Amino acid sequence: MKIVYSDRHRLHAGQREFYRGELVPCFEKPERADFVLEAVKARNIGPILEPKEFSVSYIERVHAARYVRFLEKAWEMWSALGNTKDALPSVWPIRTFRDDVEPDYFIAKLGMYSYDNGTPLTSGSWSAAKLGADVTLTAQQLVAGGERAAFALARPPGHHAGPDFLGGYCFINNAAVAAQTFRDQGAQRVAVLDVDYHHGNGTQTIFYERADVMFLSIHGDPKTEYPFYLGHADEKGRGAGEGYNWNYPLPAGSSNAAWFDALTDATRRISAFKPDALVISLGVDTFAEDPISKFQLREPEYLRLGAHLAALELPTLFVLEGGYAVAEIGHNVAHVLRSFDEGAS
Ligand code: 6XA
Ligand code: ZN
Repeated sequence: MKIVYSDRHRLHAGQREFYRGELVPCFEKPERADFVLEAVKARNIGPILEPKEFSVSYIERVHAARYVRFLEKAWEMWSALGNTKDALPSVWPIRTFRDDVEPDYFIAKLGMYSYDNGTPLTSGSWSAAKLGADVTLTAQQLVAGGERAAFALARPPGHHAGPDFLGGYCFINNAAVAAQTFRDQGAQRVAVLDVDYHHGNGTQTIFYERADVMFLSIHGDPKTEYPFYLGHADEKGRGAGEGYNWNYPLPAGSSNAAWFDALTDATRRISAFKPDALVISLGVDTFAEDPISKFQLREPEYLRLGAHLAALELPTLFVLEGGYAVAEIGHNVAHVLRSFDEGAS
């Protein structure tokens, strides 16, 4: 399958994030994409294409315009205060606080548009995030144009970014932008399946009240796993969206058998939904050796995942999300894509 990639993802390179009480080097780093690129090249998965540039209006179909304006200007505002280090929020308007009055103080603004302090905003974050959306949209256009599948080798990831918030290393929700674009270009129904270790809270929130985009996520149980406050099995959608959101929280340490039971149920629901396109939020932090996650997938499971997805026989867009055991991340992604291609008709 065709792969879309740009080396300008490295414009976003956070220095440090909070982890267990201290600032540590960021897990989400440019080398991740380098390893994936190397592995898909080594296995000849497909030609590597440069992204086209898309209007920011595609992004604003799923993100609030005021959030996008904030992202565009954030570094300028931060550096105008004399700051040179990455910006991290430290205060948030939870519950009884007001979020309708945007503060002028930069860190308070950043708190309004975020939900964690583990997502450093750097001088290149907006450029890289916009480029990640361009990479994803370029791959989406290939699939909309008749390709059986395409892979958006995008960075930074996207599935935690919601309508007006960043978090979990994510700024723009690439999978959601792509799903919405499929809809805007004529697809009646789109399914987004998130197989990252972490619940795709941003994607769920974006489509929670809609019946035209089904969201399904298999992830570590939020009672103990990030993002903690969303991703439970009883979140099934609201209003018109009721019955179009399916979460499969699994306890940390779950067996591969349990993971594939969840996948089988999710893909059964996808088939019954009869979508015109499928978007896969492809995180490989489900890997047994991942430093921040606790599932047990390895090569045979990634091969099985690719074959299972191919059997759905749907136009499929893969979008890169998490995965941190950097040396192996590329192999894991390549195994999924290779076995998808072999199983695809
Ligand atoms: C907390 C851990 C964020 C997990 C991000 C991730 N800083 N999401 O992999 O899929
Ligand atoms: Zn993840």
